[in-house]
Amino acid sequence: GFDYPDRINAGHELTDAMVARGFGDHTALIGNGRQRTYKELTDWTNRLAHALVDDIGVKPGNRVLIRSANNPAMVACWLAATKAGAVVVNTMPMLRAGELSAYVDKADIQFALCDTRLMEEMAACQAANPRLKRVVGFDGTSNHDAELDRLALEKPVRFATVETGRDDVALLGFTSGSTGEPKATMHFHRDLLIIADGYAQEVLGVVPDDIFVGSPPLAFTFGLGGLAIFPLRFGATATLLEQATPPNMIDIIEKYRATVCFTAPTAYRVMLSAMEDGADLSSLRAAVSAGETLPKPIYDAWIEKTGKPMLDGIGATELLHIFISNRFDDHQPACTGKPVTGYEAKIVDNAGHAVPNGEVGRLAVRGPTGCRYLNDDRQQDYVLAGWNITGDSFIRDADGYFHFQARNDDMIVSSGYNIAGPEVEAALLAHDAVAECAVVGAPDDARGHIVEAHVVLTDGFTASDAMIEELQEHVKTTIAPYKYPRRVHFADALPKTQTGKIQRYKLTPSHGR
Ligand code: 3SK
Repeated sequence: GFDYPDRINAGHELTDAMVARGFGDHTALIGNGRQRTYKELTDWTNRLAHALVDDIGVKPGNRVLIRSANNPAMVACWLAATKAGAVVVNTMPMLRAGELSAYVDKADIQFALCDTRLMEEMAACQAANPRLKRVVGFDGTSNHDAELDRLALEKPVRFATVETGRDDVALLGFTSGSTGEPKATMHFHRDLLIIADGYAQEVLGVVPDDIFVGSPPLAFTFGLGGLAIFPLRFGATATLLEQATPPNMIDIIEKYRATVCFTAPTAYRVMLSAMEDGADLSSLRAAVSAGETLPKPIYDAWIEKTGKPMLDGIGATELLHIFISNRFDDHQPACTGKPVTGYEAKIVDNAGHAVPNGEVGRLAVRGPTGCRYLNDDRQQDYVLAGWNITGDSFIRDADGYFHFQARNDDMIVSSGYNIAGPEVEAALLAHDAVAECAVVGAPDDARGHIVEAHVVLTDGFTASDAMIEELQEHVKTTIAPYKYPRRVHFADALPKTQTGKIQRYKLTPSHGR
């Protein structure tokens, strides 16, 4: 198991404790044109924590919202608030006042720390929501000219971290699911360390020389783990990009010789083409793919070009991070791998009973970071007898490997056949003309539903009836012909969540298309 003292503070463990372990002069963060050592980060977070407690009035247990793009100042604010014993709600820059207000209500948020460049929607949220006592600006570019920076500058570099309990809530991870009202998942101080001491250590084997890069927002626990907690827990370096486009990530990889990348399959696809045009990504030793299914063509091409596997894994905000993953020495295409240290997984039917190996069912997971929704009846649906019932259909094979079939919402029943939308997507993506696609079930009088594909074409290919036929033929010859998309629409872009997941439900007719 994971053994931590009764009193532990994750913010302290990732800063002061790292300096005490001898990493003071090692680079912790790179971003917005500056590099900071662990000692500098520690001093910075201690000054900020003082300002939060002495001037702003933050008390242990208060909920503090942070609004920022991925940058060192956001990491510093998150660590400082954590050291002050607050419960942090990290949020993405794209959120509007209404969405922020829903978070403020749900989590009873009293304080917000906001990059001054993003103040407009925050101020509108505050004007509409008296619960939010105080909004304080910080400068995301770290020029120390916003209120919080000025307050922090005058403070001492030592701060007596609040001695939180290991099971005290440190973080509220919001998840909107595919639709509906947001849910907040509570995570303890120990959870923040477990994902590093489990997944990051066992699967990635993080070392101090590692340099991390990636695209998921820090507001999404995938990003917070992959781009802040994992590097900081092991004395490694995190690079943070406010605009994490594939070209920007490639620049960072080339410039700093980054070694670990966290992003989604579509970004890896762009990186593969850039390699063909001469980009040097040879420093990467670990390419983690999660958040979307990893198409076999991308997995195959990555191995062919780099000689290394792409590490596909599945995680959930409810469980904080990745709980099933491939390993460097144990990986297969179209397979998510085996449970990570500390987690168990099984496949169950709708009543929660285990189904035999080889049969499709819902993925159920048990582990130390399991789901606790804040004040939400949906807890009863998600956790049954200690097992977290995810929204995904999987098969477990006889050797204990887990194979993704579909999001439960993405299973299409057509003429009595169960067709997994992602399998059709993988077949389409194997065609050069397809840059991105989403497959949904469209109601049909004769068949119940038919398979409908929404396709974004690769540059240089043109939408036409001939192209539709070509793609349909391609699917028929790649997988069982009955799965082919009877309808194909071309689109310039697919609807996506702020964390980059395709919103297939927006493509279904019931969503008013
Ligand atoms: O894909 C997800 O939803 C996820 C969430 C949290 C951490 C990691 C992942 C992949």
